[in-house]
Amino acid sequence: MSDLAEALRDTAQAVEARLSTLIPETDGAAAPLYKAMRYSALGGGKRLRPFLALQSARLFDAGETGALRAAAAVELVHCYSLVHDDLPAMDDDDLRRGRPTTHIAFDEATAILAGDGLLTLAFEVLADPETHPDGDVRAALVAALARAAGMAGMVGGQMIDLAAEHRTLDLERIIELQRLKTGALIGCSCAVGAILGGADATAGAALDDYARDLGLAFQIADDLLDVEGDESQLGKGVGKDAAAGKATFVSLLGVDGARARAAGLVADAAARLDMFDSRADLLRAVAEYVINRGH
Ligand code: GRG
Repeated sequence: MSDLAEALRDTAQAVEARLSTLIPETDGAAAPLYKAMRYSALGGGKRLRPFLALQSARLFDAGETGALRAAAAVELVHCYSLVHDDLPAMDDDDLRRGRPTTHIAFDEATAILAGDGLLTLAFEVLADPETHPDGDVRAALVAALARAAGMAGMVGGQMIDLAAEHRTLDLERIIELQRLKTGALIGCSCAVGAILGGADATAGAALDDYARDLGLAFQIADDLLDVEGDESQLGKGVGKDAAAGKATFVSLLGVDGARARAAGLVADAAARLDMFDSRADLLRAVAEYVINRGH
């Protein structure tokens, strides 16, 4: 097993265990909510965002307990976004992470509440002194995640994406949309590590630049997988962008152009980490993995 595969597996196991503790099983009146939250957060996903958070935190020797909690918080927001994105009012998807989506496995109202529960739990986790003893650090974590998830980040990007179903976006606008919709949370994953580790401005900016290139490469790879990927391997529906007539990196650049752009971004992302020398090797390796997954 490669160092990266081993590190991704270790992260996935640690995050799974932490999330399972954070969302307990219960037999009270709200049991279906807890069940739907566990269903949505456990047992799947690449756990890419937690991996970025943990690896970034390790660059600055931040404590592992806090880093894992921050990593879990970012993943909770990601899981909520998937549950809500799959709802009939949004993408109306039946399959996610190889299983029925939450509103199919439960019902629509429970899925909405499960998403709400995951989102709010993320902030409870960050605000807990177990994440960091210093209240200023906890406030900085909360602010970073709120900014990335909210109107000037993921939710704003989703709104622009929904509005774009009725018009064709050019490349510049697609880059802007994706920077918000998927890039902001990827950037925040690295940022929480830097915040926990007390990174200086230069190191924080290097990680920001890395995450920006990586986020765009990730989205281009996702567009390529929508065209070339295999539904059973990916565990979610494919071909949806073309069916919806949506402009994507692939429709604008072509398959070869999109692949070349993603490869260029991964090389740029790796170079952004020069100041961390070999300590950032796993962050460089995961950037390569992001554009090669599913192939
Ligand atoms: C509904 C508020 C709200 C936001 C939705 C991010 C997002 C915004 C929706 C996700 C829909 C989607 C398929 C976006 C494309 C890129 C993406 C985020 C893919 C899923 O992320 P992965 O590949 O998934 O990291 P896993 O399952 O591995 O965690």
